[in-house]
Amino acid sequence: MKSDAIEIGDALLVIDIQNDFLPGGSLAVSGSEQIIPAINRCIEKFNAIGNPIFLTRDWHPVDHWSFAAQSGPWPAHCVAGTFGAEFSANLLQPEKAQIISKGVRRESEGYSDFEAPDLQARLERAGIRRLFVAGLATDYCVLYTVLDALKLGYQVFLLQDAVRAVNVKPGDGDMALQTMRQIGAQLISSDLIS
Ligand code: VGL
Ligand code: ZN
Repeated sequence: MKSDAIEIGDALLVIDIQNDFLPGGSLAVSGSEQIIPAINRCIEKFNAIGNPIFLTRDWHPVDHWSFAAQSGPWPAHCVAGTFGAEFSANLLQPEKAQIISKGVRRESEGYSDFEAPDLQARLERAGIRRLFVAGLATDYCVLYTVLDALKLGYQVFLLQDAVRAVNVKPGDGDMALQTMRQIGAQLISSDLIS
């Protein structure tokens, strides 16, 4: 059994491919647009086999704690219902893909997808044991989501060519990759998935 062949019990988790994290957005992540083709190829593969696809989104109230106006670390971004919070028009969105919103309450941190109350329940209902993770940003939402997933006992494959980092400090993204690997995630290239 090859670890990178999609099996029953595998799900694809695509994190925060939203306009505000793309070029021109309020919290643009460098190179973020470059990962969309690889992510779309993964979406097509999972969709063709009928395995679950989760598209997560940062979905903040206008006065979210993390925004600079509230003395938070970030410029305002991904305000629910705005263009910046929409998924990229270039991202494939199969009909069966499930959308997960996080960071929806003012005080919620919103970095980990598992803060969304329904993600774990949906994964359990679908019998998911392995998560293939791609998206933005390596050093925030991807990192916190992967740490939670491993804590919860999921096997995690991090699609290394399909993530990009904010890099507030140079090297943050590389450090996050190292942390995820040390804690048990397997870093693989998305083109190995079949
Ligand atoms: C994220 C910063 C603020 C992310 C979300 O998706 O990684 N980063 N909000
Ligand atoms: Zn956010």
